[in-house]
Amino acid sequence: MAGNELGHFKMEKSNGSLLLAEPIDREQLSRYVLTVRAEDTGGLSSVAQVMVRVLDTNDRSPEFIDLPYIFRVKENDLTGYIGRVHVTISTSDSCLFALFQCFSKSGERC
Ligand SMILES: [Ca+2]
Repeated sequence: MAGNELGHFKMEKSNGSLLLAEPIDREQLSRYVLTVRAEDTGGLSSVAQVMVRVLDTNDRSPEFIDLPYIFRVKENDLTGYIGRVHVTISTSDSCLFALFQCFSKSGERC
């Protein structure tokens, strides 16, 4: 099997099952292209490419940028908008897992 220089995959020669040899990280490499070769007992062989796409799981915390956030709001002003916090998830998990929640200093959800 070619394309497995990192040793992330292994193949069972008896039945062609492709298995993970160790955990893989989508944030490091999201796609693999492997070349596998099958050979019969008569010495004839064929080669095929196998593409493996790594699906994302939520295993990275979002990162706040431009800290600290300082907003000003007039007392008794209930018009709504106060400010906006900026979070980056572009270098970690996909946007599927983005969700904002607000917590007070005591840790209670707002
Ligand atoms: Ca992830």
